[in-house]
Amino acid sequence: MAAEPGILAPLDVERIRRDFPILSRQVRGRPLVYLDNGASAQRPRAVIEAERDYYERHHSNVHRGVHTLSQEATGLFEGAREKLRRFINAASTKEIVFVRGTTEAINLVSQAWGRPRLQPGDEIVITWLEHHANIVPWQQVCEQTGARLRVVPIDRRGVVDLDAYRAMLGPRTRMVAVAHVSNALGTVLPVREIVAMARERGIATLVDGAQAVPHQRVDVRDLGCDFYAFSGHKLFGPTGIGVLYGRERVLESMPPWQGGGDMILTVSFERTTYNTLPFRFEAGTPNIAGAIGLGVAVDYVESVGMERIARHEHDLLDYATSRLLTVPGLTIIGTAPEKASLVSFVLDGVHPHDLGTILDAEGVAIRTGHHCAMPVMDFFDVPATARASFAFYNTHAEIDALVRALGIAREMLG
Ligand code: 7TS
Repeated sequence: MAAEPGILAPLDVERIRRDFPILSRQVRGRPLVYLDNGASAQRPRAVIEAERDYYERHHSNVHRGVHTLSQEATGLFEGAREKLRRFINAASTKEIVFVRGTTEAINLVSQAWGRPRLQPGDEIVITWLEHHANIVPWQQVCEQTGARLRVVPIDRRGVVDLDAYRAMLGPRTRMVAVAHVSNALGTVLPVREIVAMARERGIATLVDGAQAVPHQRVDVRDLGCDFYAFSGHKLFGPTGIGVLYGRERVLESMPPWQGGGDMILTVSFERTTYNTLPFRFEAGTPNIAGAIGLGVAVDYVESVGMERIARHEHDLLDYATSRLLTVPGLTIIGTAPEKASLVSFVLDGVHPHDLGTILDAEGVAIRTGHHCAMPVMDFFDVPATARASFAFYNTHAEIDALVRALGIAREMLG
């Protein structure tokens, strides 16, 4: 990911690491080297304490009671929504829908936006490098409506073919849904350009930002997309909470997705009227503590500084790439010029799963498998890859530990 030039002071990583209690634990008698941030990142103490404080002092249901606790809970929950609005520069808190995570956000859009309006023969455009969460919900709505999924190809580096994309946009294209950053390859997609080409033709756009928001500043108004989805747990916040940003005008045009409490204004057996945005899309009691924790996570990364985070991670990516290339028999899968801070690789003669087990014995946590992106594995003709994904609390020493552990694995299995 492009680092900001300029006079930013480097991160004091050792100080930052002390904010994350789990980073000082041992795994199998060795210091934990946590390089699986793409799957889920760790939480700073401030997030853990915010959830605890909420339960110890303020918990009640939101938007319901006039009693003090309910008002406090509502204030904290809605305060978190405002923090998330500011974090991605949405125009209004009406555009911030709390969901369980990226997966739920995309399902919401495919069902509440797509299902009522897609017609047989309409087209939804995605790319070859999408996570299953940005494939399967579209396949489901295609089955329900007779719409068709079109897939933009990638090249051997893992770069999306923009000419093919442009050629695919036509009178039947209704939605373009693309990852901001590929979780399997690390490719950063030119989403601003991709969105602009769709918007020129009046096509709706969704950006899956699950792997982008932890690593760079995101401004949804600058991107110009209609929807932007991300998960709290990859952004140093709690699990089970995430955000769907939707442009107000577009959300207004959508029927509710789920029915129940909090999403209504009035209910009688004859007729129900729906609540205003964003509550219309938040049926039932939400993950209140999760939203509050996510708000604190956003405060935390902003206090560190997204530009400084991007620069440190860029440095980690460069270092990891050059060190990994010194390992005999190692091939990096995903060599796009614009990459976020993760590296997927395979090692000759060693199955990634075996590699993961040996690395774990050395205290090194990486993800091995298909990364919920099976079409990417098919494209590169590998069953799985090993993936090291970095956060701003990772260090060069941890990358050295990874490379050392890979040497051990090669001796044992290679
Ligand atoms: N989109 C992308 C690009 C992702 O990387 C993930 C999760 C999701 C969507 C789904 O997010 P969720 O929070 O709703 O589950 N990616 C990964 C991963 O790379 N390893 O584990 C989960």
